[in-house]
Amino acid sequence: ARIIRLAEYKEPDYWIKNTQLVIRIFDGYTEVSSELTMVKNARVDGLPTLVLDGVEQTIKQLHFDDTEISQYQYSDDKLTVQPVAEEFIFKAVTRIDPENNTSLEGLYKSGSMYCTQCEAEGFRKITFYLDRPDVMATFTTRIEADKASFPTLLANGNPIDEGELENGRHFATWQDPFVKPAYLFAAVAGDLVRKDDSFTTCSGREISLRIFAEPRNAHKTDFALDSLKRSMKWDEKRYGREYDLDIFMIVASDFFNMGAMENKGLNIFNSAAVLANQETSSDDRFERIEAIVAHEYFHNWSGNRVTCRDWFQLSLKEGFTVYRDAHFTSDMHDATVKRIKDARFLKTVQFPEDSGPNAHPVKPQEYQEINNFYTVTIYEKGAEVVGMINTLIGEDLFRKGSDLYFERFDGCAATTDDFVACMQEVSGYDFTQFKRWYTQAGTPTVVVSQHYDAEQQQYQLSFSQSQKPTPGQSEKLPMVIPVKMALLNAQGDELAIDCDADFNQQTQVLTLTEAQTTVTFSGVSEQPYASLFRDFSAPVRVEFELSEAELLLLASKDKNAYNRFDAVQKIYLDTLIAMIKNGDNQTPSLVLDVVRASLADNALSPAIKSLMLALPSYQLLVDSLQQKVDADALVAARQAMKQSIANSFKAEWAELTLSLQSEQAYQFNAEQAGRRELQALTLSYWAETGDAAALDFAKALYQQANNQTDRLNGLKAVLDNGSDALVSDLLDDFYQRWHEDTQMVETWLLLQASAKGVTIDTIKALMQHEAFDITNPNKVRSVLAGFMNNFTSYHQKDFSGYDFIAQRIIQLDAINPQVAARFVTALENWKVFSGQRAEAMKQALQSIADSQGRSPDVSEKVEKALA
Ligand code: HT7
Ligand code: ZN
Repeated sequence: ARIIRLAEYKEPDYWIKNTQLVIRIFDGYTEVSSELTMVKNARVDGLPTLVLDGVEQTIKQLHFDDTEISQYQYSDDKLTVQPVAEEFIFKAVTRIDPENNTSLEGLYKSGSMYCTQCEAEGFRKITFYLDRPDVMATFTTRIEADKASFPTLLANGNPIDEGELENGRHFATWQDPFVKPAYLFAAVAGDLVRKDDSFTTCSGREISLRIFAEPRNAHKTDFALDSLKRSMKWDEKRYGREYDLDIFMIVASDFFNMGAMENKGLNIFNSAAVLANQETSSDDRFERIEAIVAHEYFHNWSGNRVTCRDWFQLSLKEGFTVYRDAHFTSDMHDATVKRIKDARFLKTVQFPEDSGPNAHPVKPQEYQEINNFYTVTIYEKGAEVVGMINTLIGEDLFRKGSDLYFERFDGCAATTDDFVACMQEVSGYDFTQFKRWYTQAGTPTVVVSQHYDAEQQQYQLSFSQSQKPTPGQSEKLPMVIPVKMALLNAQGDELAIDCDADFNQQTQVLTLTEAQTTVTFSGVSEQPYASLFRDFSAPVRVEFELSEAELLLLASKDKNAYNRFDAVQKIYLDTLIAMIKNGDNQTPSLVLDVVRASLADNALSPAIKSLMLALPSYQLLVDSLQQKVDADALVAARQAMKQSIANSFKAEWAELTLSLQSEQAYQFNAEQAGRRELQALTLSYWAETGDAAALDFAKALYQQANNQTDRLNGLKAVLDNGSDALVSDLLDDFYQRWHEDTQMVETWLLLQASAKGVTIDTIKALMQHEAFDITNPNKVRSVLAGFMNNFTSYHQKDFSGYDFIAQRIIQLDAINPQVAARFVTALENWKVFSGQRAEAMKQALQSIADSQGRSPDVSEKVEKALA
């Protein structure tokens, strides 16, 4: 397989200054005419051959200026031609086949509309191009199509012309004055309804905002429009970023490989990531939509105005933009809840990636298929790295650094080094060692030990950091690790800190740079309680042996709400791990004490309470075990603990569930969402006790709900604990009522695939259902990702889940390699499991490796997993 290496980066031989496109859509084929104004790269000698990217192009005509090109070579997705001058217009007329493009990259048909997806390398499926992010051009795009079927014709930039053509056809022309790489190109043709709004920018410019959706979804666009306006305002206030074009558009598409795409001025969204209303969208869906709308909008600066030089720099735009959207969500809602959820996600999904066969640095050194690198490491760990820069230099200097970065690289393609250099320039902080966070894969482990000397009134903390080897990187060097911390007394009050280390009094951050660091704190008059890594100040694993008394104090009195949550979770986790190791599934009193204390604490918000009372997921447990996992023992231990917590507080669960019922009119906000989240949790414990009243309550919640959150909370409790008859009654009812709503059908599929005890036969039946469509990634994800995340069913005792998934990956690979490759993740960490289970997972991977006609996407992931 071809390996692309960062070390081999070289500027292109030619630049493209301007791109003129005409896309003529006909039934059965599309013709694309392009005119690329090109100039030789002044740093290159001679007149090199021009090598353009192009996939599945049927060539009709090629010209240099007005001269037809008769000599060319088109093979292996490259077109090679010989220019005769340093400046020229390369012209191509080609045909493509969007109707049969199931990869959903390039131009494809999504239901009745045509749309594009060009990141990372989809533009080459539209026309011949230098399809790399450092080649930036202005674009003019004309789209022609049948007017009755496709009244809406959109592309990037501002509309400059439109008109009628012969045979009932029409055209629209759009011009984008900002230079951009091809991955930000977009075009849409469809029969869409439009919802309009406007936004006045900080300098007083009025921007026209438009959301386009298919007519049946017209009632679901308001929330995204409001989210967009909030995002625009926030980016002005927090980052000084004003929107630039006169118009900003969002289009909802039912067939989409990911969440959304930040094409300049014309974001295209997965319908599930933009369409919402209270009847069909739950609180977490509203939160996700708001965050994705913000994320794509923020890319207008972090990604579009300043783009990436090459794909190794992907985290430059993605890590920074995730960091920005997380901050936005914190500002809009509850900062602690957001931090808890983000840290929990990182530990559950990114830590396993970092310790598995696909571990890669935030700035990878090489790849085979770039689509495989849209990972939690690039996105979420990348965001943590940006967050640590903020922690180290402080918010004000961080903002100065970001202003400098946007100003200096506006209209350019930049690198992560450029970004860090701006931060260094404004702060004077030396980031040389810190940059290992970009180049070293894997999660550091920090082992902490403590010693108190009452006589000297001295307290010592010793930190020792280490990192396991990752594929291709055996040597690991010490990292810069910011430890936000406090020392607490027995009342949970914070002590003044006087120590001999690099401790910033203002930010309360201790910075570790060595493999071993011992910090001595003076004037400590009683044995303190150390609250370390507050707010998850670094993406590291922490090993710190604490006594029960210490854990209980942190779990009940730490003023840092994130750390309080973390201490509670540590108690559950450590106990579960001990139960698994000892084969003893009795829940110790410590756990019940913590649950009792959290339940009784009226100062805790419902949202935080629900996070504290939820047991760690199976996935998090697998990662935390750090030894070969006996999945059956793990399931038994967690189920026993859940049962024991449920039964020990049966009356409390019932009472709380009832008291959390509210007559308030539904609104999506942090306060109401927290209440509903806590009710879902208390109801699930109550239902777990087998109390018939709990199921009656759940059924009524489902039936009487006027919003999707309550409806799903009721239904999930029934699905997990109700009789087969009740379950099928409610599922039938759901489908009957909502089968015409795509998002509801996706939810209906997901609910069943994630339900307790689901069997492969049920999954197969779902895949045969009229609502299922294997060419639609959302439907596939609902059923297959739903099943793979359903730990007890996927890892069932007879191991049949693995082969089933392997066969589905092979089936899907022929349709949509990008989506198929993502499912390999569910098999790749086979080495963490013990005995025959690991063998069965490996065999499933091997059967994919042995299959015919695999895509490069799936091959790369499977080969790495088997290496
Ligand atoms: N920048 C985008 C990443 C992306 C993508 C989106 C949709 C379909 C395929 C895609 N490939 C890569 C989305 C984002 O991070 O904002
Ligand atoms: Zn992004």
